[in-house]
Amino acid sequence: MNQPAVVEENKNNVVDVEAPAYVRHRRLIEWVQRVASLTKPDRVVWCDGTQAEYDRLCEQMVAAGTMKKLNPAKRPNSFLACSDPSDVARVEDRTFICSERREDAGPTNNWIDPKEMRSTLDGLFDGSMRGRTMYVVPFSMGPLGSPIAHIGVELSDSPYVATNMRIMTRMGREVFDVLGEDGEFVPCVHSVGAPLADGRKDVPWPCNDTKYIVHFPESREIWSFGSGYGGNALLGKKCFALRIASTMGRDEGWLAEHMLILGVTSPEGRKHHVAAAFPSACGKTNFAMLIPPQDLNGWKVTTIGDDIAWIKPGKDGRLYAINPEAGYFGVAPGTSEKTNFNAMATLKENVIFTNVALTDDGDVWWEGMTDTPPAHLIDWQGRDWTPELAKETGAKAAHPNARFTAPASQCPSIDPDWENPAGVPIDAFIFGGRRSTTVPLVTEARDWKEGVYMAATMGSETTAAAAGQQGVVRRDPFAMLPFCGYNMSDYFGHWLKIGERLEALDAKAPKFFCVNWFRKGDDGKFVWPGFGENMRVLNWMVGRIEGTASGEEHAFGISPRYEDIDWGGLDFTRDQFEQVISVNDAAWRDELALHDELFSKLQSGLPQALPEAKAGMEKRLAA
Ligand code: SAT
Ligand code: MN
Repeated sequence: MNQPAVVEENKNNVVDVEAPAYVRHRRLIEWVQRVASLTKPDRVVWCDGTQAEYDRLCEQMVAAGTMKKLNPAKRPNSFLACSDPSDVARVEDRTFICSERREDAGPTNNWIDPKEMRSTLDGLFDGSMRGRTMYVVPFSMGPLGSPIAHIGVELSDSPYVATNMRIMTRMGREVFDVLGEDGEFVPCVHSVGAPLADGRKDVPWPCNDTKYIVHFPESREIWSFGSGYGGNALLGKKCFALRIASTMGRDEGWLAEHMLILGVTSPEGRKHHVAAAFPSACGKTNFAMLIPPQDLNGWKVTTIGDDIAWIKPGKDGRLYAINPEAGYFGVAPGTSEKTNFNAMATLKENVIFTNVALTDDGDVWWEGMTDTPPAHLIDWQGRDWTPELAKETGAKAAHPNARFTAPASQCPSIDPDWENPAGVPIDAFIFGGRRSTTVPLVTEARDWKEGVYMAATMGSETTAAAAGQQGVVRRDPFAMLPFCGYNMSDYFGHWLKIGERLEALDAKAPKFFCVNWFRKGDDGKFVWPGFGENMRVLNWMVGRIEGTASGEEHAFGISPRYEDIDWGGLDFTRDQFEQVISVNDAAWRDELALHDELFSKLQSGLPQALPEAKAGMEKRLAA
């Protein structure tokens, strides 16, 4: 048995963090010591990332009532955690970018002076881990030692975080070997903010009403207080891999993006890679694991990542991407064998479910998993649930933002190169939002600049992934609005610069496409069948990449005509196609006015190339 490096019980609030001998990084140990002295946990555990440790932490949470063990015959080695009903999504209004200068955070981020924020945090974190264990969680974002990867260490008082981080990242003592005595790491501190000494109980889900998700871009630090949930607490994900990493990319000439990565192989065996950005809960996981329809013989899609891409220029000048994560933190509701067979197969074992419903035989269920719901469930809030009750009251068995945490290696469509430290070369970027009107099924940008414009002005209807009103269109540039760690205008400039460099090197630049699977008809129903049928769109894109597919130019780029798509086996009429591809001039005039709204908000530092691209579109629209 692996014993944890447990430190003396804390009798007089002096915490001795005593690092294991294999940790040789003095600066890191001193930092752990400082945080422990501030937060005053009862003990410190250095996580080694072993299965034995994971099992022990899970058992411990089951004993404490924080998690339920699912029926091993149905869902081996899997657990259900239900959060506090107030702690179910990212809290964007409590998320802060505390750069030295306000203008470096830009108008789309919450900013507070770093000195003021540090003093607030000092107060909040003082004694916040009392009565608890502080876990030291070393992790690599990306394959250990990959030139595209980076390392972080999260200090957290949540065993839920430690176990989820083991699935979501390469977590464990090997990370210290890569770090050596003085390697760079991103320090991440997390507390649920519910010290046991305050008389709070450790069940079922401690958290604090006051929440702060704070990033210091200059010192590359993350401090998260008061939430135990997903993107607020698993700091390797949005906080590091997007907000902090995007600033690292700005400074070092690479990209950290809210993108899935997939490989697509033609029947002839030619393989391409695309990276696609969609806002949270808009189907990234489904697209990454797409199974092509049988009638499109021989196409294959393989999964490299489902949420985040780190992209660096390679020696040949092309852009290479890795998935910095090692697991999927995917939206459960709507996931079924029909909508995402590969995800369902990934979820067979070794999964932590959060806020889904519990069946009477100790398994899980969520809306959309099966056509017929079970006759009785315990809902995500621990209450009895029946289909009749749901009809009467609309009560959901699973929270709409309920999640699964599952190892990527269990995915049947996993790409053989998904752990290639060199990454995969990117041939196209896809940008998409959830738009019931206006935006066509697919459009190719004519060049890099137009592509950046397309991505910068992307809009999407809001979802349950973030707290707040749902279903309203908001601009979500590059699907990065909640995740860009610096000024959005500078971010656009950074993308333009990357394009200029590719051009200067005469390197093969990825194409840009914009997609929208979500156009609705007059009956309010989605017109495009989506899911596996999205392969038909991907097929057209590959044709464009290879220079074999035709399309038609319009004001905003190039879209396929009906005859440019391979419809083999799908009954989708010209009229239906018209409904998803048409560009309505009046609607687009309104849309362009909304782009102006975004641009006036981002005025300061906005690259001239964007208004120029817009002027070009307006001219074409008028013609
Ligand atoms: O909660 S997460 O930020 O990890 C998921 C999401 O919103 O995309
Ligand atoms: Mn996401």
